[in-house]
Amino acid sequence: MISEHREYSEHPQQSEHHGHSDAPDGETAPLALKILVAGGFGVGKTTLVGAVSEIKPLRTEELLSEVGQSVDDTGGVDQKVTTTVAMDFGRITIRSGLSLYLFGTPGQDRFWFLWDELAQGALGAVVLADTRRLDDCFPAVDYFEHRHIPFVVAVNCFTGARRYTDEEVSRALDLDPGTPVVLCDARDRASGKEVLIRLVEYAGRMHTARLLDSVG
Ligand SMILES: Nc1nc2c(ncn2[C@@H]2O[C@H](COP(=O)(O)OP(=O)(O)OP(=O)(O)O)[C@@H](O)[C@H]2O)c(=O)[nH]1
Ligand SMILES: [Mg+2]
Repeated sequence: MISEHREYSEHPQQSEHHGHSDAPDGETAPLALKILVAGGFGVGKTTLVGAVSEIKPLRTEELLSEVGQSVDDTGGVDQKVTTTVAMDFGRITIRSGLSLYLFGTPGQDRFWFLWDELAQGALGAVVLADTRRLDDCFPAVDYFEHRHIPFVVAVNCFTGARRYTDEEVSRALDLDPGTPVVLCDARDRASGKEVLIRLVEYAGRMHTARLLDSVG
């Protein structure tokens, strides 16, 4: 028994080529983390998941109907013709052995009932923000703060929108000190990946700090 353990721990790098996660002790199993991509209506959640995903993203888009105009606030996103009605799903490999499963939330208030289901087991979240409609991301910020789910705010820099510094955004949203604010372009893969790396690093630090708190 002991010799088996020793054999695995002497070759930890082998595990990176295995496709399963039930590795014996001492072997580093591939890690798949669940991340939410949230934020207000039309802020670019579906765009971000689609831009970074290495698999064909699952989308649940429906046409914005005339009937829905009374409840769907399309101010500031006039070009928008569809909206997410359940979720987006995509996957990205950050580095060998570390993948992220991305769940994009629906942006409209009438789909709030889906959030608890989507948030279960999430390591962290990206709250996308549009500086022309910053208020729209308050509910998402509140949601993750109350549940102690680590999140970063990613400002999707739409063409023509006034640029703000990350400190200005942080103050306007009254974020807890240390909550990262990143400027991004949701249409750009490298930019989206950068946001996700910031989130994984931040969530890792938060989870470690909590673990140390709970034992110390
Ligand atoms: N110019 C510009 N347009 C963008 C950007 N990101 C998204 N868009 C456009 O803005 C619209 C909204 O994008 P979506 O990705 O559908 O937004 P969403 O947050 O998923 O919307 P809901 O699911 O309806 O809440 C789309 O028409 C995109 O093409 C951006 O960074 N710059
Ligand atoms: Mg969407």
